[in-house]
Amino acid sequence: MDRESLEEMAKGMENFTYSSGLIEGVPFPKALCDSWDTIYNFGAREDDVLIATYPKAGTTCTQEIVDLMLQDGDVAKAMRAPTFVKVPFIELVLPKPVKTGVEMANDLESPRLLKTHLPIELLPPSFWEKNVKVIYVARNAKDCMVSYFYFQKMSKILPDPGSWNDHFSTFLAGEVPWGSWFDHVIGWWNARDKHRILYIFYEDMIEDPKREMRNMTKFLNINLSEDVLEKIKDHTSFQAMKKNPMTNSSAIPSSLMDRSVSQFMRKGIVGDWKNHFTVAQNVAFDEEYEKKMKGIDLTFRTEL
Ligand code: PPS
Repeated sequence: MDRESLEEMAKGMENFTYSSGLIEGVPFPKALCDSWDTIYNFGAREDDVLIATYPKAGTTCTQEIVDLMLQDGDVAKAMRAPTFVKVPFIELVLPKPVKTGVEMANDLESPRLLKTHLPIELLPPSFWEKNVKVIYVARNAKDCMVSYFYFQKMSKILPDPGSWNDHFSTFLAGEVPWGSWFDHVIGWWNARDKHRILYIFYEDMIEDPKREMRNMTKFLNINLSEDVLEKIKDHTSFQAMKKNPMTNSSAIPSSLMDRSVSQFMRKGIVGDWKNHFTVAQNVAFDEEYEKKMKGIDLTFRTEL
């Protein structure tokens, strides 16, 4: 995906209006639904590594961390292309002439690092057939909800979330693109012992990035010295990624992502939900959370 094709596409988007479709009851952009057969039949390779997340859970920093691990911590190599180019988002479908995520992934040499937001039941089966290693990153729902609100507001290819109150209800009902946060985190959690899945938490990465990086290197069977891990930690800190043109989305035309509305690298903290949830919303959220997570041995931290 090069800047020229993004700009050409952006020009043709003046009259773009978002429309939604459903795959197995999960809402997605209509363009994705129209290409679903191709996406579902994606051909994974044995040495692929997949980063799977619910939207806004810390995908981009994990993409950058794992890419650097695969490059032995070589920052110059990590700067070879914007994150969304070097780590294709497999279900991405944008208007032409931008390549689809499947096309971008097919163009890459192995070993490939890939990204998905798909709920586990919709993951292309070739990932399981090839026994691909998956790093799943989960983030607490309250902060995901806030982050998604600002992202939908700045992104021209996602629906306008309306007011914060509108978004609160839509998110809680699982009616945002890519569906219910609850179904997503639970589905992947329940599968973690059946496949090669490392399930990690955004909050843990914020608390102690090197501890989580060590977990990742162990899972990926990569040996990196403490010095290299330190370098990766520095390069993937929120402040460093916010400044880095390869990671901060500045390569995407502002007509597609309006950075005057919100930054892609917005706050990068745990607990920003406290600045958005009313007391009543917090009570309503906690009640729903209790119901949906009942009997699931999965816990999230909403503050550190
Ligand atoms: S996406 O569009 O779904 O791929 O977005 P994703 O990358 O998953 O999530 C974006 C949120 O992650 C924050 N972010 C970071 N936090 C900590 N450290 C680093 N390096 C980092 N990079 C991105 C980003 O700011 C978004 O969270 P919010 O809460 O909106 O700030």
